[in-house]
Amino acid sequence: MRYPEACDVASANSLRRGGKIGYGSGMTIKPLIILPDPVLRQVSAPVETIDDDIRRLADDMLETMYDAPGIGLAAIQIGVPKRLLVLDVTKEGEERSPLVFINPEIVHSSGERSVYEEGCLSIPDYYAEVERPAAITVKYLDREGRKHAVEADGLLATCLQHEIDHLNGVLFIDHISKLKRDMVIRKFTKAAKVRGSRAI
Ligand code: GNR
Ligand code: NI
Repeated sequence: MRYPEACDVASANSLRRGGKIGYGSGMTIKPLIILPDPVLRQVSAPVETIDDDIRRLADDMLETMYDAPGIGLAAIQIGVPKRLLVLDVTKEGEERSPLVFINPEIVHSSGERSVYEEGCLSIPDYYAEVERPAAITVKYLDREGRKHAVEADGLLATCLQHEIDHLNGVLFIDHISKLKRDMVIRKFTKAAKVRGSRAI
């Protein structure tokens, strides 16, 4: 389930995907990698140095996520195999709360499970229920390189697990039945062939 937002400068700009947002903001909406692109199966490498390039990447990811709109995005979804993810699970109408997680690690998962209907910007318009640990503790670095640990439950816990899966080349469809997964992959493989055979 995605939380659509009010139309803002970024979403009005979705036709300009790949271009700069507004004048001088310096943020860029990047094209999303879509299933069955094998890039999505890469295991991302740890971020070695948190510098301005990484902070710019995080800003571009946030801009791309808000434009989509989505509540999370992993760097691999814009083709960058680094262990970096962004999130904002606030609801439409609430003040934005952009979060950046660098080299996140799940250090504890609850025995209790919860089920959410998940979607993925790399698998557009497909939704399915996924069961995951209801609460987790995640260690990570922020955009300044400071160490943090966060205890998450609810949608934040689900979204963090969905994004950390991306860093390991895992998609939410890997957590559903093989029958459903094969159907989705077949559908997206056909759609990719149609896209590929069309002159642009
Ligand atoms: O926008 C998104 N919504 C969502 C809903 C339920 C569980 C996970 C997510 S993440 C998804 C954006 C995305 O694809 N992130 O990788
Ligand atoms: Ni996703």
